[in-house]
Amino acid sequence: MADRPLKPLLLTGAAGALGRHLAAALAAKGWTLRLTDIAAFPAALPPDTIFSQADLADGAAISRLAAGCGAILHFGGIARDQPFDAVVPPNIIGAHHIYAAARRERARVVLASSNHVAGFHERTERIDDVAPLLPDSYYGLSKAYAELLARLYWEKHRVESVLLRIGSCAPEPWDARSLQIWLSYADLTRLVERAVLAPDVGCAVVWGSSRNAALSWWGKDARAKLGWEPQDSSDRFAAHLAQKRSADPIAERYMGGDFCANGFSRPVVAPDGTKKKKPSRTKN
Ligand code: NAI
Ligand code: 15L
Repeated sequence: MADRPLKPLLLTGAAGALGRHLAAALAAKGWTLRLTDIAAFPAALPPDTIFSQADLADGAAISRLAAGCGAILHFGGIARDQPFDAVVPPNIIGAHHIYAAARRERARVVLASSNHVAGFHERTERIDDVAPLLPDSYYGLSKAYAELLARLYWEKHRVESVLLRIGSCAPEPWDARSLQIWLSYADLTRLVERAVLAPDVGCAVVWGSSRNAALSWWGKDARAKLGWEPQDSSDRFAAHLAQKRSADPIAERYMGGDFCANGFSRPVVAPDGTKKKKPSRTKN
């Protein structure tokens, strides 16, 4: 089946790390982009792009920005483990505004979801795209909410979504965990393009990682439907990162790493069967 016809794309979170990369890379590939963020764009704008400063919690502004767009690349919001009150306006209310706008515009949403929707799966498991959501933080919970919002809008209104469960997307991995789930910027760009172009995606989940030999956690997803396969690999970093592990046993036990350990307060069972209370490091 042919790829979808093109209309402008709205990119939220355009001033952030991934947003800045996508703005430059997609503009260079000839996409027509509208960029938005609550922060000012911190560099020269890529050629032929328009930037508007707006808060995701401002529904009228998001509605205006989305008018006439064929897809919304939703990368804006809180991107770290933060307290509930900080997460709700951008990530929960903001996601609601994105989906309301997508429905009005009959636009597809490409959602920057996160591996942290499933962070409390143990590292000994292999999980696929229908494994239970096990968020590891209010941040992961907000992404799980956005994924379920996507499902609601698909079932009820036929708004299409591609839910990108991104691993660690950065210029390079930095430790043993990110070595496993690293997504290169170039693989992210190709994934986003396929997520926009592929026909009839419905509401699809893709694990966002490159072809890393170290990765053993993630299985089946919708990449074949999208026509995407990662091309890069973290393998060249393995020699100096494979042993760079956290000293925290909770972080090492679960896929979400530090996000799981942060504020963890339930007793853990030691190998000798005794229960130990794990001190909470923060109050998130
Ligand atoms: P980032 O923090 O650099 O970018 C997020 C952007 O959202 C920032 O520019 C910020 O100003 C903007 N933003 C925050 N609150 C806003 C609001 N109320 N209204 C409008 N804009 C607001 O994060 P990064 O790394 O670029 O991540 C982008 C997206 O990808 C996020 O949604 C994040 O959750 C997701 N993601 C990123 C991963 C990574 O490894 N970088 C991994 C998994 C998911
Ligand atoms: C995420 O969801 C975060 O946005 C990013 O900052 C990284 O921490 C990433 O996950 C990760 O798990 O490495």
